[in-house]
Amino acid sequence: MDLGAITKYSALHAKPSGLILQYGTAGFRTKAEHLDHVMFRMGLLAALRSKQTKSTIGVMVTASHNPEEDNGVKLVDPLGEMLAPSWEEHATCLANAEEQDMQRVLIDISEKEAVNLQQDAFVVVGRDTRPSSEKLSQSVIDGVTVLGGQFHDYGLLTTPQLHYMVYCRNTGGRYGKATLEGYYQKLSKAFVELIKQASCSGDEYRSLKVDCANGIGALKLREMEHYFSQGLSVQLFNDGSKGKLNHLCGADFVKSHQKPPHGMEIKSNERCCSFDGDADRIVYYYYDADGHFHLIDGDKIATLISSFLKELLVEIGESLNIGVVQTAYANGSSTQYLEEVMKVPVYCTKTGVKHLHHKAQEFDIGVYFEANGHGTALFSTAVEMKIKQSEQLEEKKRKAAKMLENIIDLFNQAAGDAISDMLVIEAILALKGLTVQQWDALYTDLPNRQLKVQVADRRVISTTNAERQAVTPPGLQEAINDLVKKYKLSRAFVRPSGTEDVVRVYAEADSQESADHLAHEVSLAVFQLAGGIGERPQPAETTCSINNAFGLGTANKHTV
Ligand code: NG1
Ligand code: ZN
Repeated sequence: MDLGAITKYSALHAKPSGLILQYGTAGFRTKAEHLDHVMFRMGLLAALRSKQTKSTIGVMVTASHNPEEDNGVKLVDPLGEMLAPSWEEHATCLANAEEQDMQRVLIDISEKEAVNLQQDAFVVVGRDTRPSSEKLSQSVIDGVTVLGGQFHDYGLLTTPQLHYMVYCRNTGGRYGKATLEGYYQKLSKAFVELIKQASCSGDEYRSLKVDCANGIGALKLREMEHYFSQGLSVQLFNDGSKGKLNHLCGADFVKSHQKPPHGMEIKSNERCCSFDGDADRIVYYYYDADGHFHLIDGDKIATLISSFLKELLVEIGESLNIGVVQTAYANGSSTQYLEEVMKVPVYCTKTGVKHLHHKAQEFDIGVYFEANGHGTALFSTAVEMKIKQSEQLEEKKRKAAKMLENIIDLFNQAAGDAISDMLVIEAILALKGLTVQQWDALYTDLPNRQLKVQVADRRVISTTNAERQAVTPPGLQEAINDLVKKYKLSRAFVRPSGTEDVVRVYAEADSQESADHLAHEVSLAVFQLAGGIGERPQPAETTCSINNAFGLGTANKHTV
């Protein structure tokens, strides 16, 4: 380690003194102008992690669904997974070290993790379309280089594409080719093969409207669409040619406002979907003939996918197990439907896909989705073995095994991926001959509301039981319990956000009015007991414009 060079270059990426950042749910995220030093240091850390694991490590520059002015960075571990927890701690230490302590922190990490500094390092870098991303990714590269590491800069990529590249490079090409062409071909081939097996094609001609959040998803879907056009035609909206990233559009906007994005014309019964700013989330929606807006979120996506996969497993007559992993934000109706109607075991983990991913690995087929539309399905080697043996099976079973094989290829197994999920969903709808309305009718969502509360220090709230209960501050959980008792089919919980300086409140109940009231009352309890700052939370009806300014939804009964 050339400490002199590190010090010299670090001074060119100086840390604003006093700035403290946390490696949160999805890496570091804040205003782009505060991130230069973090990027340089994450370049250093990625090189160390690469030396330690003797593998390629990924660094993605994006702030996903957050506003265009923000940016962020996250590291991708060798199998395309999120960074290991002990390294998240190193990341936080390194990002927050004052200039004069940098060398010591780097040496500490190398010693604790027994990094052989003579080992080669290789880091791949990707970035989203934010104006700040190019310069920031250059700072990452500076960090990698100063530690003697090699790099490949993929330039503009969706987050899941970067995960895919890392996975391909570390599995000797067995998973796929580590190029965009390789990604497009692998997914499209699987999709086209699958869709060919649809006897009834559902809609006679398959077309889908896609809101790309004015982000990277638009560029990449446009590059990809001709690869799969024989199976699906996509019409792109919010493609970045005029609007602002994530502004009044994208999966996060649609999910949290329970409204369609701006900039998209929707006729009744047209199937539409939205990606988020880095294309790792997807939600579907449509207007019915009466002009009511229907949101199909991650929970209903998980339901569609797991029920199809379960049918395939039954078909090949195998005792392989399947499980669904959700978070506390999953709609109560989805959990009930999965457990009671579909008879699929459901597990709840903390928020953040790394937790869901980890749990899903315990099953032969693990389907995981956050309600916001971030998720995928994972398949064990036992499933792959079964498919290999299917040659000897009878015709019908062989067909199911073939479908399963294509589905495995179609899912980006390295990460939740809006493009890959979209193709899986479109294929399943075609194979099952389902319309978007029939899919939506699987179960009815319980009315729900999500709110944010500003507090002086959100860390005063700690939780247990997969974030469904508050342990501190004292009295808060008791207050929530009392409020929940006042409503039917009700549930509520609070947790500190890992990506924003707010406390999140979630409530659901038998009517929208009740869910709104409950969410508001719980917000007041948080405000009072957890050190609220600024204006007291107002009831939903009177705070429509204020809520919207904060990016919160109020309307559920939107009509065209
Ligand atoms: P936080 O801010 O910790 O709630 C949000 C999402 C997560 C996850 C991360 C990363 C909700 C309620 N929370 O985390 O699910 O997607 O961002 O992007 O949707
Ligand atoms: Zn995202």
